[in-house]
Amino acid sequence: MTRLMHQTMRWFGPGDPVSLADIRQAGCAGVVTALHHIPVGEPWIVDEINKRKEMIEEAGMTWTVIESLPVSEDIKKQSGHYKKHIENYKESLKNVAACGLKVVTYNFMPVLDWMRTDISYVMPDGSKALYFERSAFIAFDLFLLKRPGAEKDYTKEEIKKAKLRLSRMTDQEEETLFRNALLGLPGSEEQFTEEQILAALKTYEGIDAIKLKQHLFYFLWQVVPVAEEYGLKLAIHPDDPPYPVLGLPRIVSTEQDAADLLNAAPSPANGLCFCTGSFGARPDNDLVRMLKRFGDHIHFLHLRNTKRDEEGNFYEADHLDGDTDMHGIIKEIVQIMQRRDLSIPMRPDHGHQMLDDLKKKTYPGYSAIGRLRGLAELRGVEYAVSKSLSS
Ligand code: DNO
Repeated sequence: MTRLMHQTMRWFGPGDPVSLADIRQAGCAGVVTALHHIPVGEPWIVDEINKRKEMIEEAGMTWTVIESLPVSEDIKKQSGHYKKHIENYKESLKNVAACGLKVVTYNFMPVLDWMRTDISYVMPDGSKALYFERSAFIAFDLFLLKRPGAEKDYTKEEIKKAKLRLSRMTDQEEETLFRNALLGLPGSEEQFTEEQILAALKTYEGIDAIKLKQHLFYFLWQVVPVAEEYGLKLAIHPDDPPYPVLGLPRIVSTEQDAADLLNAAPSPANGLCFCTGSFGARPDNDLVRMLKRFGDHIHFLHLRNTKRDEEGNFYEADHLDGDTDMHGIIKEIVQIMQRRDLSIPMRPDHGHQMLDDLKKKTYPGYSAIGRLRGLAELRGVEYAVSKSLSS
């Protein structure tokens, strides 16, 4: 039997301006969501999980992947209530499995999740994309946030460029940059203040990449056996962007990082959310090679493309455009699925704000039409690839 990817879209819950009906009409069989209202660290209870599940099933789809069951800052730092939070995490795993869910996404990025400097970067055709501009980011770090010690993370040349970049910004642009840089809290409109972020960064003093990896492995030793026992698949999301930011270590950025975390707790339950946009923002990540190497541990796919330049900037390109060879990636995925004899859940990650999207306020990267365009194109490539491989 030919296996095709299980097509899904992310839904941020009842408050999401993109409805379940919109997602179904995009051709999705599944939905990816989370109980964003439950505070990080608290357990997810069966009633709440079932309520959300029923909502999705009434709309004619399945709740295919949890994104995310968040890992608390205490767990990442092994401070405060981390032992309790790990017990709660296990409890949540048991409960989601009891409700019939199968795949759980999470990440181990300290303090912030994804990070961009511009969430309305205008493309030549008038659609809007997410953009990471290195000079603007450095200007934010050094001159707006004024992070103590930040200068030692950059070269003289970079600091000079950032100064120049700042001198050309209006007050309004500075404010927007500040807001964008601290937006990385998916499913929440909440935003860090300057004091909060500086205080949060300070709590990571003394935690370098080696230590953070130890904390991740400890977490895996605790939760992977539970996930395995209940037939769940854990899928860690890579760092976005895939390198240290604001002096914080990032430890799921490269092929070696992925190998390390899979080797630390060998189990079919320990796996990856293979995000081509995050891993793809680094030129030294060979995504097709990584797929070949980690194929058996890929439990969820985020398909997205980025266009990089030599300065370290990147924008989110159309799904079939950019530096990532999406055709090569899908070809590899189709072969993995035939070999494993299963369908891997996939979502088109992000999309441009385009057409009617431009008149609406949606979560950055998550407008309906831009994602629909991405999904339709990816679906077409997969269809063609799987036909030609089976003929
Ligand atoms: C961004 C997303 C991430 C992802 C988390 C998973 O658009 O892909 O925010 O959901 O990192 O824990």
